[in-house]
Amino acid sequence: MKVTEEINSEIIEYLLYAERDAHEVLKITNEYPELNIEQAYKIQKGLLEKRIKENNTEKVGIKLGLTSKAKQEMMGVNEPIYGDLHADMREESDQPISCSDLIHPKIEPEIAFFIEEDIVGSNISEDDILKATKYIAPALEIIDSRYKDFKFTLVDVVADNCSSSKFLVGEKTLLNEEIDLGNIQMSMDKNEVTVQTGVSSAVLGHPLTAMAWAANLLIENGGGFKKGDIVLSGAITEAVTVEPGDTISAEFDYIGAIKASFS
Ligand code: OOG
Repeated sequence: MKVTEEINSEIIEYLLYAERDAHEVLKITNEYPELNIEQAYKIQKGLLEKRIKENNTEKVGIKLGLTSKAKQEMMGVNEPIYGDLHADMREESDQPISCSDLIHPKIEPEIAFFIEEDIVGSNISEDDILKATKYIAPALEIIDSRYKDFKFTLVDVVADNCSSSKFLVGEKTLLNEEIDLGNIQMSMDKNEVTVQTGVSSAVLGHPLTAMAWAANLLIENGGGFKKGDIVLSGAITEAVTVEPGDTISAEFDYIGAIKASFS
Protein backbone atom coordinates (compact mmCIF):
# COMPACT_ATOMS: atom_id res chain seq x y z
CA MET A 1 0.00 0.00 0.00
CA LYS A 2 1.02 3.61 -0.42
CA VAL A 3 1.68 5.31 2.89
CA THR A 4 0.85 8.96 2.36
CA GLU A 5 2.32 11.68 4.55
CA GLU A 6 -1.10 11.95 6.11
CA ILE A 7 -1.32 8.28 7.06
CA ASN A 8 2.26 8.41 8.34
CA SER A 9 1.56 11.38 10.61
CA GLU A 10 -1.71 9.92 11.76
CA ILE A 11 -0.06 6.65 12.86
CA ILE A 12 2.80 8.51 14.54
CA GLU A 13 0.43 10.71 16.51
CA TYR A 14 -1.72 7.68 17.43
CA LEU A 15 1.26 5.78 18.89
CA LEU A 16 2.82 8.80 20.60
CA TYR A 17 -0.51 9.67 22.18
CA ALA A 18 -0.82 6.11 23.49
CA GLU A 19 2.61 6.44 25.13
CA ARG A 20 2.01 9.96 26.50
CA ASP A 21 -1.38 9.07 27.89
CA ALA A 22 -0.36 5.54 29.00
CA HIS A 23 -3.28 3.82 27.35
CA GLU A 24 -3.32 0.84 25.02
CA VAL A 25 -4.52 1.12 21.43
CA LEU A 26 -5.55 -1.31 18.70
CA LYS A 27 -2.69 -2.44 16.52
CA ILE A 28 -2.15 -0.40 13.37
CA THR A 29 -2.30 -3.42 11.05
CA ASN A 30 -6.02 -3.77 11.90
CA GLU A 31 -6.57 -0.61 9.89
CA TYR A 32 -3.60 -0.94 7.53
CA PRO A 33 -3.08 -4.69 6.98
CA GLU A 34 -0.82 -4.15 3.98
CA LEU A 35 1.89 -2.14 5.72
CA ASN A 36 5.29 -3.74 5.24
CA ILE A 37 8.43 -3.79 7.36
CA GLU A 38 10.20 -1.11 5.37
CA GLN A 39 7.25 1.21 5.85
CA ALA A 40 7.12 0.31 9.54
CA TYR A 41 10.76 1.43 9.97
CA LYS A 42 9.89 4.70 8.20
CA ILE A 43 7.02 5.25 10.63
CA GLN A 44 9.37 4.42 13.52
CA LYS A 45 11.88 6.99 12.24
CA GLY A 46 9.24 9.71 12.07
CA LEU A 47 7.91 8.75 15.48
CA LEU A 48 11.37 8.97 17.03
CA GLU A 49 12.04 12.38 15.48
CA LYS A 50 8.74 13.69 16.81
CA ARG A 51 9.28 12.11 20.24
CA ILE A 52 12.68 13.81 20.53
CA LYS A 53 11.13 17.22 19.83
CA GLU A 54 8.12 16.74 22.07
CA ASN A 55 10.06 15.39 25.04
CA ASN A 56 13.02 17.68 24.49
CA THR A 57 15.31 14.66 24.65
CA GLU A 58 18.00 13.02 22.53
CA LYS A 59 19.02 9.66 21.15
CA VAL A 60 21.47 7.82 23.40
CA GLY A 61 21.50 4.39 21.85
CA ILE A 62 19.77 1.49 20.19
CA LYS A 63 17.92 -1.59 21.37
CA LEU A 64 17.67 -4.90 19.61
CA GLY A 65 14.55 -6.99 19.96
CA LEU A 66 13.32 -10.48 19.12
CA THR A 67 16.89 -11.72 19.25
CA SER A 68 16.00 -14.84 21.16
CA LYS A 69 14.78 -17.96 19.38
CA ALA A 70 11.97 -18.31 21.95
CA LYS A 71 10.63 -14.85 21.12
CA GLN A 72 11.04 -15.32 17.39
CA GLU A 73 9.11 -18.57 17.54
CA MET A 74 6.41 -16.94 19.61
CA MET A 75 6.03 -14.25 16.92
CA GLY A 76 6.52 -16.63 13.99
CA VAL A 77 9.45 -14.60 12.62
CA ASN A 78 13.07 -15.34 12.00
CA GLU A 79 14.66 -11.95 12.20
CA PRO A 80 15.35 -9.51 14.97
CA ILE A 81 14.26 -5.86 15.03
CA TYR A 82 15.75 -2.60 16.30
CA GLY A 83 14.61 0.68 17.79
CA ASP A 84 16.13 3.73 19.48
CA LEU A 85 16.76 4.58 23.11
CA HIS A 86 16.26 8.18 24.23
CA ALA A 87 17.80 9.95 27.22
CA ASP A 88 14.42 10.38 28.91
CA MET A 89 13.89 6.59 28.87
CA ARG A 90 16.88 6.00 31.13
CA GLU A 91 16.16 5.25 34.78
CA GLU A 92 18.38 4.69 37.80
CA SER A 93 18.20 1.83 40.30
CA ASP A 94 17.79 4.08 43.34
CA GLN A 95 14.64 5.76 42.01
CA PRO A 96 11.42 3.72 41.75
CA ILE A 97 9.86 3.71 38.29
CA SER A 98 6.29 4.92 38.35
CA CYS A 99 3.90 2.39 36.80
CA SER A 100 1.24 5.07 36.46
CA ASP A 101 3.16 6.44 33.45
CA LEU A 102 3.10 2.99 31.83
CA ILE A 103 0.43 0.75 30.28
CA HIS A 104 1.37 -2.87 31.05
CA PRO A 105 5.13 -2.91 31.67
CA LYS A 106 7.33 -5.98 31.44
CA ILE A 107 11.02 -6.27 32.20
CA GLU A 108 13.83 -8.15 30.46
CA PRO A 109 17.49 -8.82 31.37
CA GLU A 110 20.00 -7.77 28.71
CA ILE A 111 23.67 -7.08 28.12
CA ALA A 112 24.51 -3.46 27.23
CA PHE A 113 27.39 -2.63 24.88
CA PHE A 114 29.12 0.77 25.02
CA ILE A 115 30.26 1.71 21.52
CA GLU A 116 33.57 3.57 21.52
CA GLU A 117 33.92 4.31 17.81
CA ASP A 118 31.58 4.65 14.83
CA ILE A 119 31.05 1.33 13.10
CA VAL A 120 31.06 2.03 9.37
CA GLY A 121 31.55 0.14 6.11
CA SER A 122 29.88 -3.05 4.99
CA ASN A 123 29.89 -6.71 6.03
CA ILE A 124 30.34 -5.77 9.66
CA SER A 125 31.62 -8.81 11.55
CA GLU A 126 31.48 -9.89 15.17
CA ASP A 127 35.13 -8.92 15.38
CA ASP A 128 34.34 -5.39 14.20
CA ILE A 129 31.80 -5.09 17.01
CA LEU A 130 34.30 -6.40 19.53
CA LYS A 131 36.92 -3.87 18.37
CA ALA A 132 34.48 -0.97 18.66
CA THR A 133 33.24 -1.94 22.15
CA LYS A 134 35.19 -1.05 25.24
CA TYR A 135 32.74 -1.77 28.04
CA ILE A 136 29.72 -3.94 28.65
CA ALA A 137 27.25 -3.77 31.53
CA PRO A 138 24.22 -5.56 32.94
CA ALA A 139 20.98 -3.92 31.85
CA LEU A 140 17.24 -4.15 32.36
CA GLU A 141 14.83 -3.08 29.69
CA ILE A 142 11.23 -2.20 30.46
CA ILE A 143 9.07 -2.85 27.43
CA ASP A 144 5.56 -1.43 27.29
CA SER A 145 3.90 -2.15 23.97
CA ARG A 146 1.34 0.49 23.19
CA TYR A 147 -0.88 -2.25 21.72
CA LYS A 148 -3.82 -3.88 23.45
CA ASP A 149 -2.85 -7.00 25.40
CA PHE A 150 0.78 -6.73 24.19
CA LYS A 151 -0.34 -8.41 20.93
CA PHE A 152 1.04 -7.31 17.58
CA THR A 153 2.62 -8.33 14.29
CA LEU A 154 6.23 -7.60 13.35
CA VAL A 155 5.12 -4.50 11.42
CA ASP A 156 3.14 -3.17 14.40
CA VAL A 157 5.98 -3.62 16.87
CA VAL A 158 8.61 -2.03 14.60
CA ALA A 159 6.43 1.08 14.13
CA ASP A 160 5.98 1.22 17.93
CA ASN A 161 9.77 1.53 18.42
CA CYS A 162 9.89 -2.16 19.36
CA SER A 163 7.90 -1.63 22.59
CA SER A 164 10.75 0.48 24.08
CA SER A 165 9.80 2.28 27.23
CA LYS A 166 12.52 2.55 29.91
CA PHE A 167 15.93 1.07 30.54
CA LEU A 168 18.55 0.83 33.27
CA VAL A 169 22.24 0.19 32.83
CA GLY A 170 24.51 -1.04 35.62
CA GLU A 171 28.17 -0.57 36.29
CA LYS A 172 30.46 -0.98 33.28
CA THR A 173 33.03 -3.75 33.02
CA LEU A 174 35.99 -3.51 30.67
CA LEU A 175 35.43 -6.06 27.93
CA ASN A 176 38.40 -8.40 28.24
CA GLU A 177 39.35 -11.86 27.00
CA GLU A 178 38.39 -13.49 30.26
CA ILE A 179 34.74 -12.70 29.66
CA ASP A 180 33.06 -15.51 27.76
CA LEU A 181 30.50 -13.23 26.08
CA GLY A 182 28.56 -16.09 24.52
CA ASN A 183 28.17 -17.89 27.82
CA ILE A 184 27.16 -15.36 30.47
CA GLN A 185 24.75 -16.99 32.91
CA MET A 186 22.00 -14.74 34.25
CA SER A 187 19.45 -15.13 37.01
CA MET A 188 16.59 -12.66 37.55
CA ASP A 189 14.59 -12.33 40.78
CA LYS A 190 11.25 -10.65 41.35
CA ASN A 191 10.72 -9.76 45.00
CA GLU A 192 13.57 -12.11 45.93
CA VAL A 193 12.15 -15.13 44.13
CA THR A 194 13.98 -16.32 41.01
CA VAL A 195 11.63 -15.92 38.05
CA GLN A 196 13.98 -16.34 35.07
CA THR A 197 17.36 -17.89 34.43
CA GLY A 198 19.17 -17.88 31.12
CA VAL A 199 22.42 -17.59 29.29
CA SER A 200 23.66 -14.99 26.80
CA SER A 201 23.77 -17.62 24.02
CA ALA A 202 19.95 -17.26 23.98
CA VAL A 203 20.60 -14.06 22.02
CA LEU A 204 20.98 -15.48 18.50
CA GLY A 205 23.59 -17.96 19.75
CA HIS A 206 25.92 -15.12 20.78
CA PRO A 207 25.23 -11.43 21.52
CA LEU A 208 27.93 -10.43 19.02
CA THR A 209 25.98 -12.21 16.28
CA ALA A 210 22.95 -10.06 17.11
CA MET A 211 25.10 -6.93 17.26
CA ALA A 212 26.72 -7.61 13.87
CA TRP A 213 23.35 -8.38 12.31
CA ALA A 214 21.96 -5.08 13.62
CA ALA A 215 25.01 -3.07 12.56
CA ASN A 216 24.64 -4.29 8.97
CA LEU A 217 20.91 -3.64 8.78
CA LEU A 218 21.28 -0.20 10.39
CA ILE A 219 23.95 0.78 7.86
CA GLU A 220 21.76 -0.50 5.02
CA ASN A 221 18.97 1.70 6.35
CA GLY A 222 21.18 4.77 6.57
CA GLY A 223 22.10 4.57 10.27
CA GLY A 224 24.59 2.60 12.32
CA PHE A 225 26.22 2.26 15.72
CA LYS A 226 27.94 5.51 16.61
CA LYS A 227 30.57 6.48 19.14
CA GLY A 228 28.84 6.93 22.49
CA ASP A 229 25.86 4.70 21.74
CA ILE A 230 24.57 2.36 24.41
CA VAL A 231 23.24 -0.75 22.71
CA LEU A 232 20.93 -3.21 24.44
CA SER A 233 21.66 -6.49 22.69
CA GLY A 234 18.29 -8.18 23.28
CA ALA A 235 16.47 -10.06 26.00
CA ILE A 236 18.15 -13.17 27.38
CA THR A 237 14.86 -14.57 28.71
CA GLU A 238 11.17 -13.99 28.32
CA ALA A 239 9.86 -10.71 29.72
CA VAL A 240 8.36 -10.62 33.21
CA THR A 241 5.33 -8.50 34.15
CA VAL A 242 5.92 -5.82 36.79
CA GLU A 243 3.54 -3.98 39.11
CA PRO A 244 3.82 -1.21 41.70
CA GLY A 245 5.77 -2.48 44.71
CA ASP A 246 7.88 -4.96 42.73
CA THR A 247 11.66 -5.09 42.95
CA ILE A 248 13.59 -6.84 40.21
CA SER A 249 17.22 -7.80 40.34
CA ALA A 250 19.27 -9.57 37.73
CA GLU A 251 22.68 -11.06 38.35
CA PHE A 252 25.09 -11.87 35.55
CA ASP A 253 28.34 -13.86 35.49
CA TYR A 254 31.39 -11.62 34.92
CA ILE A 255 29.53 -8.28 34.86
CA GLY A 256 27.60 -8.07 38.13
CA ALA A 257 24.04 -7.22 39.03
CA ILE A 258 21.39 -4.59 38.39
CA LYS A 259 18.17 -3.67 40.18
CA ALA A 260 14.95 -1.86 39.39
CA SER A 261 12.02 -1.03 41.63
CA PHE A 262 8.50 0.03 40.74
CA SER A 263 5.96 2.26 42.45
C1 OOG B 1 9.10 -6.66 21.40
C2 OOG B 1 10.43 -6.20 21.92
C3 OOG B 1 11.18 -7.36 22.51
C4 OOG B 1 13.50 -8.16 23.06
O1 OOG B 1 14.59 -7.92 23.60
O2 OOG B 1 13.22 -9.25 22.58
C5 OOG B 1 12.51 -7.04 23.00
C6 OOG B 1 8.18 -7.13 22.47
O3 OOG B 1 8.21 -8.32 22.82
O4 OOG B 1 7.38 -6.31 22.95
O5 OOG B 1 12.82 -5.95 23.39
